[in-house]
Amino acid sequence: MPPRKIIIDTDPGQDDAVAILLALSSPDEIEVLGLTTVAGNVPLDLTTRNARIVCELAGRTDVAVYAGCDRPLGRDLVTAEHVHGKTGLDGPKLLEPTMEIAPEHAVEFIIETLREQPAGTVSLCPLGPLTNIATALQKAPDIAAKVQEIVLMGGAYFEVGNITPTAEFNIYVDPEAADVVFKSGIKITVMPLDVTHKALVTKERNDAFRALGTPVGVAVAEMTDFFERFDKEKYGSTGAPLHDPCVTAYLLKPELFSGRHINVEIETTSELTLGMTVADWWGVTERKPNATFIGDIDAEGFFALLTERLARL
Ligand SMILES: [Ca+2]
Repeated sequence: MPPRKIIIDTDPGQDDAVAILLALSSPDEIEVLGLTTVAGNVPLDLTTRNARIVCELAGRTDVAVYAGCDRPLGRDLVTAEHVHGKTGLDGPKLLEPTMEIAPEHAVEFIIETLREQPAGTVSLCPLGPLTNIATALQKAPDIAAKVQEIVLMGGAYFEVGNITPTAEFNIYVDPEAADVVFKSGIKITVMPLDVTHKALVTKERNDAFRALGTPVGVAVAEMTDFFERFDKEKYGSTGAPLHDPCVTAYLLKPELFSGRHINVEIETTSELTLGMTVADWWGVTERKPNATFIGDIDAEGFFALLTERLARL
């Protein structure tokens, strides 16, 4: 089988970095057509910087990085330096990137790529707020029919929220964009906090990254070390949740994950619950299923895959 073509839409973010590295480590299965950056964890100039750092760390300066939207569709940007540090990639010592930013806007790249490629052959993998994807769908509604699948990190049901009591960060930052995506009719697979909070970097798992002894292994260990401080304090968990890598791991080994095909709607107006993913997990409405909402992961299998693949970089 030829590798699956994807565009990674991202706001790195330490966990975005690991998700990108996992994709780049697996060229037999995944062809990364480009990275598109969006404002989220940190502002756009930093997410665009960080995406290039990750490509250089992986030795993949051939992967183009396109800068996208610098703010949500209709709101002020909310960022998460309290989790990711000032740069978004705090932890390891990383060199400033030297590779160029691609001249095209990320939204144009997404539209053109989907129009160029045969229908149903390109998947979108959003790891941040959904602003670029929604903007592309609004500007070029014809592309919806061409997307193979959207596999995204965002939302929560059982875990409810992390940026507010009821909302996960990526959806909360741009709920209107999320609403456009969830109403698009495109096949969607969601990695909510319900599953990512089960993908925890324990000390043993972190040691396994470090023991790779490569620049990538050491950088991933240092990034997850940094990330861990926040979650340990907040949740008392045994390690940092690797949210975004669940997306790329799903492309490689979907059998590690399980969930339900259900209806998911986005709250866009309530003051109290803005950005909530209203997931009909128990099927209590007649609303039509529009997404596969993942709930469980084989965490041992996930970390075995991740460590084995990172060793290839
Ligand atoms: Ca992210």
